[in-house]
Amino acid sequence: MNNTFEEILEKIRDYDQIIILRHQSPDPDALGSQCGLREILWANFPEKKIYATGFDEPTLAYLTAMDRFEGDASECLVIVCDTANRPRIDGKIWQKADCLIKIDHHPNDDNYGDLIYVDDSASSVSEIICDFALSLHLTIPDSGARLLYAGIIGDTGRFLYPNTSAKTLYFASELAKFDFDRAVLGREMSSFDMKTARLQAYIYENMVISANGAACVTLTQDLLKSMDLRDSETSSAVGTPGNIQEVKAWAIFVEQPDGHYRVRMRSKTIPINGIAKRHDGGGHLLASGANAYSYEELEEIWKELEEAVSAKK
Ligand SMILES: [Mn+2]
Repeated sequence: MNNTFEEILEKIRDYDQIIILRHQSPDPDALGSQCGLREILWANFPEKKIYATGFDEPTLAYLTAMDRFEGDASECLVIVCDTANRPRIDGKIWQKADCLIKIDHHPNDDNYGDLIYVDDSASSVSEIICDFALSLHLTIPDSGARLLYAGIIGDTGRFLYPNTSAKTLYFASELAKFDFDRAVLGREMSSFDMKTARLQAYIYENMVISANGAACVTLTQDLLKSMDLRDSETSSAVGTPGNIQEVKAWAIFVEQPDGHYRVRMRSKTIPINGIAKRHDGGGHLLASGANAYSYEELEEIWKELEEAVSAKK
């Protein structure tokens, strides 16, 4: 059962120090919801100390920057955005929090937090934060609107994915009333550098597509080194196989320095999060992540993906 926005705002009022967190390897929705909420709270509660902490992801530095918190969290309220389960939270500071709030749009598999607001029909947590601020008549600064808009276009693939609802478009249009440059933001989010272009070319050239429309490609450490890419930089090419008509669901196996494979899975309509859950992962119905600890497990995941696609035929 969800708490209400009013109950969450009551808790925010109760605390002088608030720390906002999100998941590791942040994407625009993680940063957009986390820092969008921070900007909103800064604007409405200037007397409070409010921090957004976590790894400063260099590929998303155009969006915002993290704060440093060096104090004792035992008197703090900690709000975690966009993070389905506790091991995925960036940072350990939540463990010491006096009060913990979870705000998310992934399936609620790990029901953590003293207060919880989970809506898995929301396109993004940025959409939820926008709803929260508008329905409670909180001031949204332009910088906050920009971050929430970035989160929404990030998680919906610029309103392309089926998670885009009438509500999503409504909130996007509300955010569009604020003063920030949507064209520049859209270009920052959708353009990529030559390294990424070469990675996409590699994926198109080397991916395997089964007769039923399952696709996969493996990116080895040797390849990543030769292309001068870090694992986080491969995320920008995760949608690439989906541009092909014949492809229904796909997996990108990214070899890690320790030899195991991080698996990025996506699908157009067929749920694939069950496969991810069986292989040390999880996520959304159509966008999940998993891990393969041997070549055999990698082959198993590929087989399960092919089966999922065939079953739907
Ligand atoms: Mn999200």
